Amino acid sequence: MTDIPEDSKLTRSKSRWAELGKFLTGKTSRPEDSRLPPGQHLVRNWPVLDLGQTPNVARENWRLDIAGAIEAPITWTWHDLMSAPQTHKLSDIHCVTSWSRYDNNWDGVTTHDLMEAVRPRAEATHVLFTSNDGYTTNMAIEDFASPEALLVHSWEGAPLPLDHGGPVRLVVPHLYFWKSPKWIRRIEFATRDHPGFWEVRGYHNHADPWLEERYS
Ligand SMILES: Nc1nc2c(c(=O)[nH]1)N[C@H]1C(S)=C(S)[C@@H](COP(=O)(O)O)O[C@H]1N2
Ligand SMILES: [Mo]
Repeated sequence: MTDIPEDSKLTRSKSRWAELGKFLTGKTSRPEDSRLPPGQHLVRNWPVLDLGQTPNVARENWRLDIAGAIEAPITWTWHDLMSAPQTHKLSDIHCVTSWSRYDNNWDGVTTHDLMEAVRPRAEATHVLFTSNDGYTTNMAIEDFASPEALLVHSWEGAPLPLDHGGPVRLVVPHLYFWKSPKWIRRIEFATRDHPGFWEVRGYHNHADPWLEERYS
């Protein structure tokens, strides 16, 4: 894992947007027929957003530590990941910078199956993530346990592209996309919350796009 780089120009702009409340519409009710959360626009491409470092970890060297308040801590290899039950999911992406992308086909392991394997203890309330580029993020265990949340290794039937977090990223589609860590290296079940990279730079701790939880 590398250290988090000095805040880049983009990081400084995004911190500033949090102060200014950029993209906020104030419309937080979900219309019956709306698939697009407030303040979002649809894109057909898939933009790349990250801290500017692209870790390149081959599948045979890939490791995922699953640690903390669980009965069965483990480090998963690629083989372990592929030996776990495999699930296909279709979901939409909502990025806080206002783009959304519909109908992404993902393959991977559900967080439900991951939790079956490691058995979180009753006192685990939050889940903290660390990535190979030093990025961190956090969420409540209830959000992690969403039936739509998936540890993803494939997109549209092919290996997840490196710039989108390959070989493995998390996808938690009911939250803004910064809560979906790319190049995931460690999942820690915790007994208290610990705000991540964007969460300490003015971004919302929960991040529900339907409630426009962009900034704190
Ligand atoms: N490891 C890591 N994960 C990350 C980020 C990052 O910088 N590093 N950026 C987050 C942000 S702000 C967004 S919007 C999405 C972008 O994912 P994409 O590049 O696949 O569109 O990744 C999230 N996960
Ligand atoms: Mo983002």
